[in-house]
Order: sequence, then structure tokens, then C-alpha cells
Amino acid sequence: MTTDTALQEVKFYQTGTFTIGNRLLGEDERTVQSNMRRTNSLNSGHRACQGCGEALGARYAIDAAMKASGGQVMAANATGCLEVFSTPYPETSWQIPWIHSLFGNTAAVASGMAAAMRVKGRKGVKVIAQGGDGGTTDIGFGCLSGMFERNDDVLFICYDNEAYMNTGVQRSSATPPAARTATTAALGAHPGNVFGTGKNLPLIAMAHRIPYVATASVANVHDLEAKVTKAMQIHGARYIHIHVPCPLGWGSAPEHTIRVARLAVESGLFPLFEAEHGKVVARYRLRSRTPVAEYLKLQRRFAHLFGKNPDVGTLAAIQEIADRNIEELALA
Ligand SMILES: Cc1ncc(C[n+]2csc(CCOP(=O)(O)OP(=O)(O)O)c2C)c(N)n1
Ligand code: SF4
Repeated sequence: MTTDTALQEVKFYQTGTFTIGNRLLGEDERTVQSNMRRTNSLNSGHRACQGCGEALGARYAIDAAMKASGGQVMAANATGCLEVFSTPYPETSWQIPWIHSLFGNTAAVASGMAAAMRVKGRKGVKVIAQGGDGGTTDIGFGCLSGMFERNDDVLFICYDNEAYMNTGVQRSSATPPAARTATTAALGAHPGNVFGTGKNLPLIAMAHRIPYVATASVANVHDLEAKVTKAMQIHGARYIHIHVPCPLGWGSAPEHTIRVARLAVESGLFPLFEAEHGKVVARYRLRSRTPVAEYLKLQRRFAHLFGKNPDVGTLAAIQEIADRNIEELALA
């Protein structure tokens, strides 16, 4: 954390090694994250929990955006964990121009920033809006839909940890069925979030027929960076929805963040795809079809489904959701 104006560079403790699976790749194919000269947009020293998927996702996305734009990025950030852990005023971990908006108006603030850049003739400056799933799917949804409908020149990134984590794990409209939160039924025949509720924001974004929509996961850095890089080249409204496990809210081990994220993808519960102007144009095909139970059992928010008498009915209903995703998006 620094209030110093000088940029802090990345420090790898083991120099001469290639991080995150890049060892066998040529220089051009390695991730932005493996490069010691990346911008380090979200600097170390912030106050996220250990293993926070949102901190990883934001760093991966904004570093990739900085590389793609030659360092010409500014961001609006909704209230939520990402804002709170990165920027306890007057300190900040961000090494980019960054504005804290209200919880619900990030998309509108970013639209204004893009308009200001247009008026000033600063064509090269790219505007990103970012927030959690609560700030995106619930309270910020009206402003976001307006930003899509006007095709404002903004990339909106939702870091989806499937609840309102910053205020103590309340349910959002991105909370999956059966997940326990502070505001879903703790007891009864079927504790946790009810089935048949919630919103699928990537599909809603596609319904606006905006130029680009993608889903991404912190478990697949190459894919995430490629999508951000592509989005930075496109003019108009763009939306990327990144799945970011939250050890605190999900009751998963901090060291399992990537594993949990990967199992969400490989089970079909969090499909990875890209869409242009409302049509799916690419999808990540599953390497192996993993049963949803493998993903769920690593998280205490689903612990009531396991134990001596597993809730086979609820597990089958969740498996059905994954199977439907796999079929509808032709993932297998
Ligand atoms: C109008 C308004 N209502 C409520 C709050 C309190 N609040 C701040 S952050 C937050 C939850 C954020 O959840 P989410 O957007 O999912 O982000 P996360 O913290 O999970 O990353 C809430 C309810 C607020 N700041 N403003
Ligand atoms: S509560 Fe979750 S999202 Fe927030 S900082 Fe901790 S791990 Fe990250």
C-alpha cells in the first residue's frame, strides 16, 4: 500500500522462473501476469482476505487492460469488497486513475468519464467500470442496462462472488440455489437459497445486443486475459463477468480458490463463453465432465447437502442446472 506517487514494480521472490503455467510457452504466449514488467495495477499490501478471488480477478483483468491499451486505463469502482480492501482513504493499492462511485451508479459514472474523454478528444483513454455481483446484478442494474442500451464506450467488469460479501455475506441475485448466506434460510427442510430465483447477467447483457459479452474465471488466466484484451480493442459497451471464489463467504480454504474456480467451470456450473452482438461465438469446451458434488463439497455454504445423509434430491437438482448449461452451450 502506498500514497507515494512513484509506481511500485512487481517483485517476484523467485526470479528466473515463469509463474502460472507459462514454463513451456514462448515469450509471446505467456500471460501478462508472468511478466515482471507488468503494470501491477493493483499493488500488494491491500486488505483482502487470504485467497480472495476478487483481488486476483481484478489484478489479472486490469493488468491485461493496461497492457492492451498502452497504460491508458481509468476505472470507476462500485462500493464493495474490491473498493474497501483496496482503498481505505487516504491510502490506495491502485496504480491507475480510479474513482470510487456509489454502490449503485458505477456504470453511470463510467459513462460520464467516457463522455468527458470524448469531449476532450482523448480517444486513446479507455474507461472500465467494475464492481461485485450485488453492485452489478442488483442495485447497479438500471444504470448498467442504460449504459448497454446507449452503447456507451465502457468495459464493465463484474467480479461475481455470488453474494454481498463486504457487508457480511447477504444473498444477491447471483447467489446460487442451496447456498447458505446470512440472509437465506438457516434451518428447515431445505436450508440455503431457494431454487428458481436469480438473474443470469451475461445472458441479460447479450439481450441488449452489445458488441461484446464474455464470462471468465480466475482459474483460467490465459482465457481471462485474452477476453479482456479483446474487449479493449472494441468500441462501445462491453461486459465481462468473472467468477471469483470468496473463501470467507463460501467457507472454502484460501488455498483452494483456484481449485474451486476450476471445478465450477469443469462441472458446467460456470460456463465460459464469448458473445458478439447477442450471439455466442466461442465457448470453452470441458476437459472432463466433473460432477457438481466435487465443486460443492469444498465449500461450507453447501455443507448441509453432505454428511451422513446427503441431500441427494438437491444435489441432483444442482447437477441438472450444470447439465442444462452443458447442453445449451454445447460445452462437452
Ligand atoms: C445504497 C447503498 N446501500 C447499501 C450499501 C452498503 N453496501 C456497501 S457494499 C455492499 C455489498 C457489496 O456487495 P457486492 O456488490 O456483491 O460486492 P462484494 O463486496 O461481494 O465484492 C453493501 C450492501 C451502500 N454502500 N449503499
Ligand atoms: S470477503 Fe471475500 S471478496 Fe471480500 S475480501 Fe474477503 S475473500 Fe475477498
